[in-house]
Amino acid sequence: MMLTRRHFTGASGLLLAGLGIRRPRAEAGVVEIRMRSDEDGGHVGFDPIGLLLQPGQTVRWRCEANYHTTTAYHPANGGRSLRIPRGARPWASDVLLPGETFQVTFTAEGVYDYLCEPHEQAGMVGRLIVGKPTGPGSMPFDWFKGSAESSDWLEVPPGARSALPSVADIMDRKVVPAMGF
Ligand SMILES: [Cu+2]
Repeated sequence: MMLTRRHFTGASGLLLAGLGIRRPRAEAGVVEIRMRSDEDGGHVGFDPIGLLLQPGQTVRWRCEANYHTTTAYHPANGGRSLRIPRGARPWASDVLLPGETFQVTFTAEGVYDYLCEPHEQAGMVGRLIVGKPTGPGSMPFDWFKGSAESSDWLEVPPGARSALPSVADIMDRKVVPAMGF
C-alpha cells in the first residue's frame, strides 16, 4: 500500500479556474471521496460513503469543508478493532483542511472500514470493498470478542455502526452516495 500525505491543491485549482480551464475530477484509476460538511458543521460525511474498487485502484480523499481525517479501523490507530484485511497496511491522515487531500492505493482484497477522528461519533465513517468482500471488515462488529490478543480493542461506536452501508448494498450499487447533502 502506498501513502501520499497532504497535497495542497487549492492554488492550482484557483489558477486553472482563472484560466478558464476545468480541472478533471481525477485521473484514471483514482477515485475521489469528498469530505463534506454543511455550513454549521452539524452534518458531515464522506461522499460516497460506500465504494467498490478493483485491486490497484487509488482513493483520494479531498477535504471540501470543515476539517477531517481519514483513519483506518485498526489497532495501530488508537486501539480500534481491526476492520481492514489482515496484513493490509493501516492508514491515518493528518487533519485535512479545505483543499487538502490524502490518498491510498489498495492492493489487498477485502472490506476496509474507516473513520474521521473528529466526527466518528457523529457517524462520519466509510466502507470500501476492494475486489471481494472478505476479511475482518466483513464480519460482525464484535467478531474479535473473547480473544486475548484483542481484549482491549475498542468497538465501533453505535453512531458509526448505523451509518455504515452494508456490504450487500455496496456490492449491489458499487457507489453509495452520502445522504442529506
Ligand atoms: Cu470529519
